Amino acid sequence: MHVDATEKKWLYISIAMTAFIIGLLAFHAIGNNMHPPSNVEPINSDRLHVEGEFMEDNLGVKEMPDGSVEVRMVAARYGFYPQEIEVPAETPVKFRIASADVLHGFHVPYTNLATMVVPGYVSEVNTELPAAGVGTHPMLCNEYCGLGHDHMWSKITIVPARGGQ
Ligand SMILES: [Cu+2]
Repeated sequence: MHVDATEKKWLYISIAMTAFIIGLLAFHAIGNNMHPPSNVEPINSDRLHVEGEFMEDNLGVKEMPDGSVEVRMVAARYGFYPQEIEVPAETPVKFRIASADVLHGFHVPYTNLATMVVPGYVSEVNTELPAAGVGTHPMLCNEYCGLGHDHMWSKITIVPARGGQ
């Protein structure tokens, strides 16, 4: 098969561009420790408030025996509950979030905390927040969930690690 020289040149250029873009994405994803959510854990969204892990009394920040921290939250139109949480920096933190109604997003800007909160599933994210982030930041919903979506945010306060600083 004959391929014209000019056509061949453009073919190589487009292959090189594709390889460059894929390389850039991989570099960015690996460098910033980003990965797709991988937790597939079904839950009955209808009964979230009345039984099990996501009952009101179980929500919030809990210190685990091994020194790590677990945060349990419900995303519902239009907020994350509890609406204010405090987590230590430089400590392994596990977020477990469930939606009570529709699809929400959970995002803390400038961190790798970002996940979809799909109704019927528990979203789990593990992270360790840097000491440089000490202070109060917004937790935002980044999936359009209805008319109040713009106002759907809560506060996360990062405090210095115990025993550190
Ligand atoms: Cu939203």
